[in-house]
Amino acid sequence: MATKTQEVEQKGGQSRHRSLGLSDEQALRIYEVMRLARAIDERMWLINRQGRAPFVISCQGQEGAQVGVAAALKPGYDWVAPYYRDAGVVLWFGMTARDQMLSFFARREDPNSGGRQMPGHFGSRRLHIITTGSPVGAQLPHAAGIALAFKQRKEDGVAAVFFGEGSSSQGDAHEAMNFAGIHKLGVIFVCENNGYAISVPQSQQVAVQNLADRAAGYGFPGMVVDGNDVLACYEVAKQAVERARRGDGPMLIEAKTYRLTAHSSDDDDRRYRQAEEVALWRQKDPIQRYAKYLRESGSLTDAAEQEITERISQQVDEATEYAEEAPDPTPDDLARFVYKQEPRF
Ligand SMILES: Cc1ncc(C[n+]2csc(CCOP(=O)(O)OP(=O)(O)O)c2C)c(N)n1
Ligand SMILES: [Mg+2]
Repeated sequence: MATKTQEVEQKGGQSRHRSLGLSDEQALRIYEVMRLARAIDERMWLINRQGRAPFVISCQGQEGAQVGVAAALKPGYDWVAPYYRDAGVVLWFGMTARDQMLSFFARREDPNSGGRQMPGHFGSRRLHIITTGSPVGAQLPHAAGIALAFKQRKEDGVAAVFFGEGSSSQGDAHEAMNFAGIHKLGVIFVCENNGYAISVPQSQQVAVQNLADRAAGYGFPGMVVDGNDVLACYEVAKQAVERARRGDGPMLIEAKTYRLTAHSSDDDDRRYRQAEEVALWRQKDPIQRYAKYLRESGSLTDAAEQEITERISQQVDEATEYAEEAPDPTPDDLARFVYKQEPRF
């Protein structure tokens, strides 16, 4: 039996992205950002394994859900509340490979926190990326608050918040969805369901099969989408964004996906996942899958692919060299970002 995505792929045929309102150029841009996110992450693992940086937490496998949803938003106008895997989201919103590497090496120039936070704690007021905290799920009420501000200002901006299925069992998730449902706030709740919260499988986090079912309890729609199909993610996010801008309230999108790496560089996933399971999901890699579609639709030529590859490796090389050489924070930086007016010690 064909899955929903396969049916859509067949039905939409060669120009699925065009039928979603995406030009060839936009479709390729989505591809390039997905690849850039992956390439930065792969470089980080190499550096970490060489002992040059202490910690990696990866986006790998989830780039389709991240970039697909982000592409339906307006960077610089809408706001995002990402979680630590969301390199694809923040790159779409304007962060650069250099920014990511500065954060990875914990340098003073790191735009997220000046090298004070762990990697993956994204944040940029300029880029409308709300700063990420370490307790999982805390970003959901933040997003509801942003959407409330948009509503009070009578603006049609949208707040999109991203989180894992494990984080969805935090009280914060319930409070944010309940509040957003009651006040019909323009929030898009994006659950990147990768089946595990570190070593804990989904079955030990939620008693339902689809996280999206929870939305009914808060009075708004929930949609399940194939998170490894970037265009399907874009399509559902576009609907959610339109709905939110109209003032019709939130939507919960559950993007079913998988993380291709261990939880982090400090985790050994062989202790709780079968190699066969990982191998199966590798075959569903969202980047490979989208590349195949783009090639078949005639939007991605060999020459274009090569140009993208060169651009990406140049950016990743430059970012790595720059960040590795960049200065560390100093003791004088201790109170940066903590107080509006920095105290003198
Ligand atoms: C409140 C809280 N509890 C526990 C942790 C430790 N922790 C960090 S990431 C994580 C797993 C979260 O899983 P999920 O939300 O599914 O996201 P994933 O890592 O799978 O993408 C946990 C338990 C934390 N950071 N905050
Ligand atoms: Mg998870």
